[in-house]
Amino acid sequence: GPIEEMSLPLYFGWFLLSSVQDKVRCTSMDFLKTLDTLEAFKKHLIDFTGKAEKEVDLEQYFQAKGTLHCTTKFCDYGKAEGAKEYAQIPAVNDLYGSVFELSLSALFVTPRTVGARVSLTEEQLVLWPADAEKEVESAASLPLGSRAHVTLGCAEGVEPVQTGLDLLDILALQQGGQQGELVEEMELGSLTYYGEGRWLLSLREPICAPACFSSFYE
Ligand code: ACK
Repeated sequence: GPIEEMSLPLYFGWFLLSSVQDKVRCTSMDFLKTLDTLEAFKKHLIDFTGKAEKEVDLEQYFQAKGTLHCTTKFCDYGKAEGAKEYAQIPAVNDLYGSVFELSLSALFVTPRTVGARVSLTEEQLVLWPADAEKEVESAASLPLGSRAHVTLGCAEGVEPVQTGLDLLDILALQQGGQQGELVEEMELGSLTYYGEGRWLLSLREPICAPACFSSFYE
């Protein structure tokens, strides 16, 4: 009934503790600042601007979206498919309020979003919905947890749901054998270009981010 539905959150997820939020935001800003100055990036500016000569300030281009988190299940207060079933998984109840150490293994940028890839452990995957990747046709055969990410910013008019879709898009390209173009070894890691404005920085040292498994209501 409606009361049951009301009690479900907008989404469940891991919420990064405030101490690490700043570190992640700084790393992301550093990355955008550096990316902006690379000749290789300037060469493909048209992906972001639609015009070859136009300049772009990536730090301004993306707007931050609230508290940093990794969504496990988007419930939409019970309206999303499988929301109720997810909330009833024993692990979801048992682990609610527990702190986990998420591993942020890569940063990615597209003309729509900037995000961090989260590499989930077996223990963390018990909280991951079985259908998260299957919702996206081109990503259906990717391993469970491939969509896990932290949204760091969205371009104007872009909804945060896009970040996970952009990540799946890049991972599907990789799975399909597209190596991308290794552009540069940066201090933070190796930077690869996948065409159409898609950039992936594999972090040399993944960021360990303590995060509390909980839910969000607006
Ligand atoms: O950045 P995110 O993972 O993308 O965190 C936000 C959060 O839920 C609140 O909007 C995510 N989100 C929104 N719609 C969906 C959806 N249909 N499927 C999966 N995640 C979603 C959004």
